[in-house]
Amino acid sequence: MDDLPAKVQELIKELDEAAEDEDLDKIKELTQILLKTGVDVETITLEKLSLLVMEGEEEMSQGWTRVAIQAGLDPFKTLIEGLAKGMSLIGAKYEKGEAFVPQLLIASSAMYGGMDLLDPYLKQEKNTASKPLTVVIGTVEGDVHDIGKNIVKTLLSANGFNCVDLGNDVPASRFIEAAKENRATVISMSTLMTTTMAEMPKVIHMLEEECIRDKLLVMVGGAPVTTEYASQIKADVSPHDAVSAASWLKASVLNYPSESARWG
Ligand code: B12
Repeated sequence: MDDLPAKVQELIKELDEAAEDEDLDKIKELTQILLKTGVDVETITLEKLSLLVMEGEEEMSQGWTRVAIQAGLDPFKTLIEGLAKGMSLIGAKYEKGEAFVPQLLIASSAMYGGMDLLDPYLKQEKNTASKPLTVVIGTVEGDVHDIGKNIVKTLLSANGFNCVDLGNDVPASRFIEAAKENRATVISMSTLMTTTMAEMPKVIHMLEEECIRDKLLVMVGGAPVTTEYASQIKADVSPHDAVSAASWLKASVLNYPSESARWG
């Protein structure tokens, strides 16, 4: 950002101040001025958002999310390439020993702060079925990491799926109960730890034992989960991120038997 014209840098500084003061009118006015300068507002805003999440600046990240909304940026791109990217940046620092747990937590608050504002802009797209199909979603037992799971949920909800969110640290039996109760079309499991990956095949075995494996799709994901692992445990798929999860699911349900054909 250092190579931007002085006038633009000044505007960015003013937007930082307006964001910190939560001055919505000022944010609106300054965003319009920024757009008129002809600079690449999308790149500036996404970069700002990822840095602000990384630094755990919640008010600022909300303020710049408002800039993104005002500037008409794609809300999905704002979520993934702005807010969520900030979590990856702080995650990389944590892995190098340059950041610690409290910083991870304030970064996640900054990400959620922005994500809440984006929520209404993540448009509902209709499925082929008139009634929304249900996804039972959760992080497996023993694992409390839920940021990625929540992003997957946001994108699936935005694409018209009804998500039953079981939260984190979810016992295998709870996935089964919820799938039956809700006549689910998909179970979506997340884990970020190698130590808890074995919970995923446990759920699949239980589905087989209950003779309901063929009634639904099983999607698994999270950093340590590979496509090879997914096929080894007989899951249907492991898309590598939330965006591909949503597109895979939308395509897969097109020719999938209806809920009543599967659940009676
Ligand atoms: C943030 C974080 C935390 C936060 C979690 C906050 C929260 N509410 O989630 C806190 C501080 C609580 C935490 C705790 C711990 N953590 Co931690 N944590 C991380 C960190 C830095 C970032 C994770 C994250 O949120 N990334 C950002 C999101 C957006 O990315 P994501 O989760 O990968 O999700 C994307 C994809 O994976 C995918 N995805 C995710 N789920 C799914 C599901 C489906 C179906 C699909 C299709 C896709 C998908 O889509 C998402 C977006 O596109 C990672 C390191 C890292 N670089 O990943 C360590 C990491 C996961 N943690 C780790 C560990 C060890 C722990 C602790 C045990 C630490 C401790 N000693 O106490 C505890 C866990 C306690 C427990 N029982 O669970 C290890 C795991 C090591 C391993 N391989 O097993 C990691 C890898 C760090 C490390 N290198 O040591 N952690």
